[in-house]
Amino acid sequence: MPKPFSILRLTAEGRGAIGSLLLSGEGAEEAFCALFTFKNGRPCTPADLAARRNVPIFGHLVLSDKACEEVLVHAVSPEEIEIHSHGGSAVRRAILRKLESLGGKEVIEPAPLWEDAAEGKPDFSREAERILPYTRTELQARFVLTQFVGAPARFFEQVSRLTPSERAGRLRRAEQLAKVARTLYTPPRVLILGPVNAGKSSLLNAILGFDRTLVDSAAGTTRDAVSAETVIGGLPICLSDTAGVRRGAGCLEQQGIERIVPLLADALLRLTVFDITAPGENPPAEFAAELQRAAARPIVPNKDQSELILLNKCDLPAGARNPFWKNGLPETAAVIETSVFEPETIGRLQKRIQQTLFPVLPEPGEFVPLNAGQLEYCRAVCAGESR
Ligand SMILES: Nc1nc2c(ncn2[C@@H]2O[C@H](COP(=O)(O)OP(=O)(O)O)[C@@H](O)[C@H]2O)c(=O)[nH]1
Ligand SMILES: [Mg+2]
Repeated sequence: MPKPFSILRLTAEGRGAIGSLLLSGEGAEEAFCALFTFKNGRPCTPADLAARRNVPIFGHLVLSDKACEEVLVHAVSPEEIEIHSHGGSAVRRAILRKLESLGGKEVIEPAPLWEDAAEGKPDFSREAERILPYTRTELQARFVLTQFVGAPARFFEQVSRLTPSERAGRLRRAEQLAKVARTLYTPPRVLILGPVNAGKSSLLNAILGFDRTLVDSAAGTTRDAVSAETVIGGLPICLSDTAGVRRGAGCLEQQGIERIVPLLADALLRLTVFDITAPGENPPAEFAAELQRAAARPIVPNKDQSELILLNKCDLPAGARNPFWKNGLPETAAVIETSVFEPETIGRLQKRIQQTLFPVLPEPGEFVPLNAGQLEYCRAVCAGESR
């Protein structure tokens, strides 16, 4: 039975000349030694790696009887090995499949670093050092940097002097802040959907056009969803517009809809956009039915997903509004009126997105648990277990 280890892509899939993977965890070294041969064809042992810590090692990964791939390797520790190969997608897939057959599992977050693994005590500064180059906004860089200057020690020292109920409060805040830290590994997806012509694409552009500090847009074919990264409240998010969905003769276009289903499963926030003047007896129910009918499989939204209903084109004359919106929605629905021609409404929308995704933001100097291991440690300490 191979020992488990995680595989993290350090470089994005695509056109890069080099593709880097990080293997981490208990089984990383054993799996790597089973695959790797030195330039002269000699197999590799853990002792070989120990003798070459942090010096580049050149050789081959033997993927099958017929295929091998040239790689440059850094064996950082027995539980952390970086592999740099050619960057093409076929090569990456072949290496990933081979590593998976040896017990590897692809992850989006690296395995936590421990100061004392037996006690489950995280190594806060080494973690911060590792993640710092991946921060993309000033806020992310600031809360990662606090780990170098004693924020974890201060937090745990303060917690030790609190009453149990105060500790529970601190833990709740740490749990909220851990959501902020998740943006280091994957920006939360905000999905824009709704009937055609409601103004979805215009809203995407309007949101990107404000508060833009980092935008990376990638459009696929015209039928694809268009995704763009931007920053809200100092944190990266991924906005996806379901551009290709069109209503044909009474039913939404199949191809576009099929692309929405996996995005719905993944998104943390759904912005459902309606034209406030469009006719209809009950536009949300009509849209939901249309979506469900056209989707080839059941639509299962992410269980942590929130929804915000956008009544767009609120700049149009009041008399043109569909009367349904006056009291047709359930009282609990989160609703906001928007117009791409009224910047203050877009500012309000951004604020709502921020409050929904990140109800709590770190104060300057405040400790933020950077990964699941650190949050687990907070839970144990706040529960009063001696550490
Ligand atoms: N008056 C008004 N028109 C808008 C607004 N947002 C979008 N539109 C117009 O509505 C039409 C459809 O917009 P588009 O963004 O392509 O809609 P989509 O099909 O939902 O992506 C375009 O003519 C836009 O200019 C708005 O806030 N107010
Ligand atoms: Mg559109």
